[in-house]
Amino acid sequence: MAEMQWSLFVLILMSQASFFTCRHYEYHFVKQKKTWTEAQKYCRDKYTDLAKVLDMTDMERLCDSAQNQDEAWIGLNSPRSESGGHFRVWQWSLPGLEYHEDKKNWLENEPNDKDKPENCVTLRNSEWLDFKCNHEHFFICFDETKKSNNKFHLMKIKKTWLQAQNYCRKNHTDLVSGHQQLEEVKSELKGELETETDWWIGLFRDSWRWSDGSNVSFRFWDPQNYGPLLSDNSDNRCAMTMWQKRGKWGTDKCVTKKHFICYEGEYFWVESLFYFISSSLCQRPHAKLQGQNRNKNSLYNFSCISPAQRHAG
Ligand SMILES: [Ca+2]
Repeated sequence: MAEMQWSLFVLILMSQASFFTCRHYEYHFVKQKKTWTEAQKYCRDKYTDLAKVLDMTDMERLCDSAQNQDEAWIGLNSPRSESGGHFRVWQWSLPGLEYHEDKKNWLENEPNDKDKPENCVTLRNSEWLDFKCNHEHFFICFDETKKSNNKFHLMKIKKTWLQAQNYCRKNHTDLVSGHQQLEEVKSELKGELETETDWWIGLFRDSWRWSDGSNVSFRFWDPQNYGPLLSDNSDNRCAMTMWQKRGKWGTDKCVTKKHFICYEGEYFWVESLFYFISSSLCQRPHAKLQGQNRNKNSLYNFSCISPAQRHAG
């Protein structure tokens, strides 16, 4: 009987599963000043790599790793390719959701990148359009803590994309993100959306990459600085966190010497719960699995916590 219940539990979870994260790592603030590339080498030699940040929870931990500092490199950069071009990738503002290309979602002849670069996306009459990110539009937030009929918030105030993202993260969870949520918005808010209005959604594209090659989509850009989303030709191709901006990210020339943050440990994206359970990830004797069903069909957030953290908790 117990076995049957467990199987049922796994099946229920699998039917909703999409992505999992497994974290077992720490941030280390390094007080020496180095260029971004020197910092990357230092972190790879001494720890695992330059810091990467999965979500707001990580961001808080990262800020705690260095109180009262000025700014520090993190592991995000936008290297020039050999041809000088930049390969931009569509991503969701809410981390952990995969983007699937489907022409049906876009208005005819969009995304056209007309006003180069058009890296942020609006919803208009159920279809998507790319726009320059510093345009001002209404926007749609979602709140993971609310029930389905009160999950989406149509914000009838005009903001730039980063301001809208900042607003949604502060007051709700994030800009509406992921194919599933967009479907829900279309069906639940149909009446209210059927106008010629553009609403920012949590879809953007950029050419920024993490030092360790992972494709984590979380970004925490300072809403006052559109450099990372507007200019492909800037020389500022490395990212830093700025404490005077409450940890928000800015960019600078990679040869500038700054403090930096490394991370040490393991970090996994796991694509199916079956794999997650059957693998030994997070199941070491010293680690305890923490799980959270974040939102139906969006993100399951698991962390491995160390005995020290467990005792502190
Ligand atoms: Ca366009």
